[in-house]
Amino acid sequence: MRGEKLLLPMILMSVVLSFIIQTSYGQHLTEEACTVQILVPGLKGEPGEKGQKGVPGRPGRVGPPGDIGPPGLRGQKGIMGRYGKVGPSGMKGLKGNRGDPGPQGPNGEPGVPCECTPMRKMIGEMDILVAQLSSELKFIKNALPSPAAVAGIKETDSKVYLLVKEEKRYSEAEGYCQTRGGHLAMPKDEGANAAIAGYITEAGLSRVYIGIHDLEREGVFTYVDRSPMTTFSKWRKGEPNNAYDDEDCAEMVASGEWTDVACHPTMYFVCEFDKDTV
Ligand SMILES: [Ca+2]
Ligand SMILES: [Ca+2]
Repeated sequence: MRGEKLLLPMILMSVVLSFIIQTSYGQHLTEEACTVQILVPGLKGEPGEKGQKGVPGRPGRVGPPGDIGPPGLRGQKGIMGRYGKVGPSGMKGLKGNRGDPGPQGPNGEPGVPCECTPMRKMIGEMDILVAQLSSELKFIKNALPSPAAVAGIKETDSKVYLLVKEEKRYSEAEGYCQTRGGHLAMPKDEGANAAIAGYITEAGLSRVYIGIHDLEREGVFTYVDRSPMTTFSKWRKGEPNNAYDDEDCAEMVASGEWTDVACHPTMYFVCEFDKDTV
């Protein structure tokens, strides 16, 4: 464009110059030059050399949006996202059914051989002790009618004595003791006699029935379990005297001495129990 605008003035200039050059060879050059006012275009000149390439033009206007292209292929599946936050606990479900029983486990390792004989002996002794304790407990429960009725229990190496503070006749007293697995007290040596005597003294009593009588044969005293009196006896001086011909039973006084007395009066009494059987 710029080149085209410059082309016309350049043509006019060349026409004027060529006219001046042609007329300078004539005789009336000066006169004619001053008087001729009309300019006649000259011949078209030779085309000029090609100009240099111009600078790039300014960017054109933004064109209208194009049509929507065809749909592309679906992309690949993305990787799994991070886990979300833990939600609140749900309600407790119903109890499930009982499962099937599991398979039987393997057999255990064989045991270590032991000295079984001493063990068996020890176990046997423990069984005996347990049985004794059980029977003693049973005896205590049965023998104690009420805490106020007895003054506790006295025992020696082989016997357990029970002072019963219930007034009974001789036969009733023996029945009481037998019901509990014993007899009226039958002192057969000094130690047993002293134990019973101490029992009476501690209880603050003066006399109790003991298991001695001559009910079967007058004058021949035996123990209530019919065992004979052998070497030991503790008769008070002047006893037994079978007073009023009516004394076939025996009592012990606090000193430990014996007296033959009637069998029908009621008084407290002492039972004895073998430790082997209670
Ligand atoms: Ca008598
Ligand atoms: Ca007497």
